[in-house]
Amino acid sequence: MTTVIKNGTVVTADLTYKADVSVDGGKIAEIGPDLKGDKELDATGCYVMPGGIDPHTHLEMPFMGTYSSDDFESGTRAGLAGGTTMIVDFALPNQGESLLDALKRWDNKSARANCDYSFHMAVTWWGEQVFEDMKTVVQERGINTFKHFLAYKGALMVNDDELFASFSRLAELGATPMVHAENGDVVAELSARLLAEGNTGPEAHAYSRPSQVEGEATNRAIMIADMAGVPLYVVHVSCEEAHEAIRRARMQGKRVWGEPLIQHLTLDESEYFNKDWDHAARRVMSPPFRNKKHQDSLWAGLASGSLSVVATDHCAFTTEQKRFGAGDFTRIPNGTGGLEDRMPMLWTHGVGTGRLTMNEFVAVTSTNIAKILNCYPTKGAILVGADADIVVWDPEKEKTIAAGDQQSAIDYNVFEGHHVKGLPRFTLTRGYVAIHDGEIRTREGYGKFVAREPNAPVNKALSQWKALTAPRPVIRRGIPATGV
Ligand code: DUC
Ligand code: ZN
Ligand code: ZN
Ligand code: ZN
Repeated sequence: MTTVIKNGTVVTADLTYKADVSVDGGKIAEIGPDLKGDKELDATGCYVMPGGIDPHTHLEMPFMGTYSSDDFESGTRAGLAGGTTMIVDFALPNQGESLLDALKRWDNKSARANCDYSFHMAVTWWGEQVFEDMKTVVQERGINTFKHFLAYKGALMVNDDELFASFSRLAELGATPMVHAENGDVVAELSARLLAEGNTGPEAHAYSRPSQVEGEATNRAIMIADMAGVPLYVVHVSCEEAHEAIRRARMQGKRVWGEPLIQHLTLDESEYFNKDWDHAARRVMSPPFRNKKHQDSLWAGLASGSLSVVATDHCAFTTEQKRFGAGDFTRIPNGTGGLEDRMPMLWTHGVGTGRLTMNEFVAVTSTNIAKILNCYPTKGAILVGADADIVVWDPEKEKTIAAGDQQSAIDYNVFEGHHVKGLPRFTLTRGYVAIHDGEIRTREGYGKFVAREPNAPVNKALSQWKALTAPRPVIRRGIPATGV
């Protein structure tokens, strides 16, 4: 069975040209003029692009005393509706838990995915077991990216000695560390002070995480990665200070990548001053939304190439879950949705305004991350032999974003009321047409795990499971028995 996408314009990270694209057995079979097939999809007036890859999601994640509300079924359905054909979720071990046991839980959850997916492994604690497990995770499970939290003190945060030990081990294995870069000690101190002064509302969340905490932690992680001899991927870059550190590192020849989120690019800190508590709390995420100066910096980074990838950090909580934090902003579950809206919002506010070219749009939504993750050109490409993860993009299709129309399982949308122009006409996941002219035809469980090879090891000498200094007692407070 051959499906041909007819009369469209192929747009990749580096080329724009008229061609038909035929798909067979889940792969791209042919690209050229006047192709014939058993079935045709009309792409007249549309751009035929690599499906989006969102490398930053938290589906059904245990967090802050609850679970994020989109699971692998609703989350990937939302992604496909918006043109995203692959996600990468973070497998999160509990304190003291083996990485492999955590992966088993993620294997179970992800069995319901509607599109292909991969995992990053989170390093939430450090010890000999983690050191040993890392090798199995990289060499047998096909996971080459490991996330470290420099925030969430008392729960997910790792200290600098642990960070250096982990980065050194990853250097040896040819894996890439990622960081959530906020100074968790400072955030904890500022949060306690704000609460003591009676600042309990969602706006205090933003005050507790100023851009300096992100700039400091980003710089620190870059320097530690440099000393360990590893590249570094910085997730959810939200401010100029963090961007500046990344820009400088890249100019010095360091392999450092920065990932802004669609939320930080398009929503600002004024959301936290909305008089409606629910409105503000629904937008509480870490890092928080920033002002226009920071937004302009992020857009400039995407255009100039100092920032590489646009993601969502999709971590959706219902209004009811957000209300856990009524009276104490530190208990508002951190996270916002975005999987369905990332591509249309970035197209509208990027390509639609001239801030990004179409090719840059493809690069930052798909191709760049496929290369960083080591799954290019199976993913992120319109090439013969690549997986047929394709979005047929209609630049004239418009809608106003509304929670009532979304695929996500939550009861609101942080982009509510935003008008977007540029939406998928068809979304193909490994050849299967999951979104057909607005109709949702997703298949639960269709998605497959994407294994990713490590890169060549870069540094062996510094690897060790112990921290360089004598082990200190690690204070872990307030951690539920399961989850974090
Ligand atoms: N930030 C969030 O807002 N939610 C999930 C985890 C994170 O780092
Ligand atoms: Zn994070
Ligand atoms: Zn995250
Ligand atoms: Zn808008």
